[in-house]
Amino acid sequence: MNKKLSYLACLSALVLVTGCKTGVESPKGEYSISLADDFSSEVEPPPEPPKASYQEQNVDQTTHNLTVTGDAFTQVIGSFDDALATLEAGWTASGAFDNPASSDSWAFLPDNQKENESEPTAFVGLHGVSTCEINQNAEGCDAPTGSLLSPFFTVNADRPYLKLLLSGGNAEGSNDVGIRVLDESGNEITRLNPANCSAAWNKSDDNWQAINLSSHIGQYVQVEIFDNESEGCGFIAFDHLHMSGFESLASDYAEENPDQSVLNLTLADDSFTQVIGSFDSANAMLAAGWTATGVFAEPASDAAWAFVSDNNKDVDAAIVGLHAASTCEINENANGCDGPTGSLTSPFFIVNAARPILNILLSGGTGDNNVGMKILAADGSEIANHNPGTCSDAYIKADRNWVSHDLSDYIGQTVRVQLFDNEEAGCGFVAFDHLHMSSVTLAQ
Ligand SMILES: [Ca+2]
Ligand SMILES: [Ca+2]
Ligand SMILES: [Ca+2]
Ligand SMILES: [Ca+2]
Repeated sequence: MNKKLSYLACLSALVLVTGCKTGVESPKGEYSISLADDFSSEVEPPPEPPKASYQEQNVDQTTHNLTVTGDAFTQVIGSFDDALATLEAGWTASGAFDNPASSDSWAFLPDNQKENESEPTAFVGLHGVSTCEINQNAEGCDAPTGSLLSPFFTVNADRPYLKLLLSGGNAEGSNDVGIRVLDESGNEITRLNPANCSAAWNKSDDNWQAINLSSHIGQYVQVEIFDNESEGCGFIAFDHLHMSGFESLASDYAEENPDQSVLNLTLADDSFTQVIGSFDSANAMLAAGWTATGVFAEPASDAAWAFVSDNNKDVDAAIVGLHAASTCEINENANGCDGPTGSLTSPFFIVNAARPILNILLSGGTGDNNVGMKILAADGSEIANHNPGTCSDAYIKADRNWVSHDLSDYIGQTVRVQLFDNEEAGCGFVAFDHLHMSSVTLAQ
């Protein structure tokens, strides 16, 4: 007997066997079915608890009256394009969401009005959801109640923001409808109540919401979307639940007012127009959106990443602004030259047609892939990886340390840069300064 028929057998046994429904509908997928002997041979064995991070596959990427970020289809948790497939893939439903009659039972009817100029609907893929219109509005707008619970998924450091389109609920923002994020033990991490009753469906980019889960990176979480209100404003509309590196749609980072002093280097006229990393103040860069791991994290001072040779710069060091960085001298050389490891990742920035060349001062390493710089696309894929292989330059010394990468193929797109040191042995250091976009190639 196949799975669906087994399930139907279980449902038909509901009147005879108590415990069947609560077992099947256990929100964590932990089946505890207790059946009479006649049925026991017809039930599938219980599924394993989640071991892998859930994400939806082959999501329809069409957008309607919306824009999305570059990684909007990298880790989709809920497209809600097919109610039957969503439940089959591991989401669990209660109330109005349960037992959908068709793949579009959750969809809001204005899907069919997406060209309507007075009431445009905004959704991704085939459908969005609204409990105001669920099951073809069979119960009216407010009456339907119920919930949808996702499978567990991992919060990835590259995509710490849970994003979705969300509207509905009453104007006071009560907890009648909304979304909750739960940890692996079922504890609520956070919740969001949309509180905009006037929007019975999503209408524009204004309905994008972001929940910051950066304090749960590497952990399993799940989300529950709920409508517990059967009266006024008791509806919720949502679509395209996904994880993203972008908190908002507009993301074009540049450092403000970088120090323009220059020592032993040649720069271009536009070398201070779009500075992504001055590395002049560790604390200011982390506050502005750079993320750090290992020795770069929790800097003791603004100069914690700088090489000690700052104090020796009359000799042969080259610096833009106040400091350059080197893992050989980081944290005042507390762990020696090679021992420190860690990474620094920039915020997203847009490749501008006027400045398609990425320039950075970069030295260190043996040329293997243990230290260097990666340029990453919005979806997390790697555009380039530079490994300088200048072991003798433990700090930036001259124009020979310029590295340039032409991003003309990515104009208008968002990218970010990661500097990394994964090497604790010989030549295991990387030095860098003044990451910026320019019209000019500075590499020699
Ligand atoms: Ca959708
Ligand atoms: Ca309702
Ligand atoms: Ca600098
Ligand atoms: Ca190292």
